Amino acid sequence: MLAYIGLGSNLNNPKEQIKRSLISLNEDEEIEVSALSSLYKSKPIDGSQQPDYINAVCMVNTHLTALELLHVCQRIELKQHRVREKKWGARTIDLDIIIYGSQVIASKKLVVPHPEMMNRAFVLVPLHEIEPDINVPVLGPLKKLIDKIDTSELIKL
Ligand code: A4P
Ligand code: MG
Repeated sequence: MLAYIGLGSNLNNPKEQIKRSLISLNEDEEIEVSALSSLYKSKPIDGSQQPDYINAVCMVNTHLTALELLHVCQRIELKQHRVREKKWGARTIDLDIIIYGSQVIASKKLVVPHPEMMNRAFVLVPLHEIEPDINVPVLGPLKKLIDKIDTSELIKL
């Protein structure tokens, strides 16, 4: 199964956090990281006083179910323990399943495609970099989704 994972960090050396979680994903016997976008920098979406975020999207090849993949992501988040420092909301690492094959999931634990992806330049633009022609389940062609949002504040590193 092909899946796409969004990685985000704005604490404790974000680039290093993203690198570490990619290594951890790839170390899992059931997961192969098969593509990786550039890193992108942006302001926190809620406009709060937090450090800038670094985001990326990777493609993984996996035999795991979506829920199993979520659990691996959560284990990695725990390993890089998401300390919340002074300012609430900042995090060392956040791994979100953006797309899992053509599956549409809406359970308590997991919603796929990610319910906020269409509003987030830091998800759509890196995804476009690695999979420009993808048709997102339910949401449609990625190119059309990008046309609808403001990508001007996103800085490619
Ligand atoms: N969950 C449901 N669906 C999914 C999915 N597709 N992938 C559930 C991953 N998790 C999913 O997540 C809370 C619960 O969501 C999990 O228990 C899981 O069962 P969490 O990561 O523990 O909590 P959170 O980080 O507070 O929530 P979330 O939704 O990941 O946060 P957001 O909405 O992603 O916001 N600004 C910029 N520029 N870049 C960012 O990356 N990120 C956030 C985090 C805010 N602002 C940002 C960025
Ligand atoms: Mg999350």
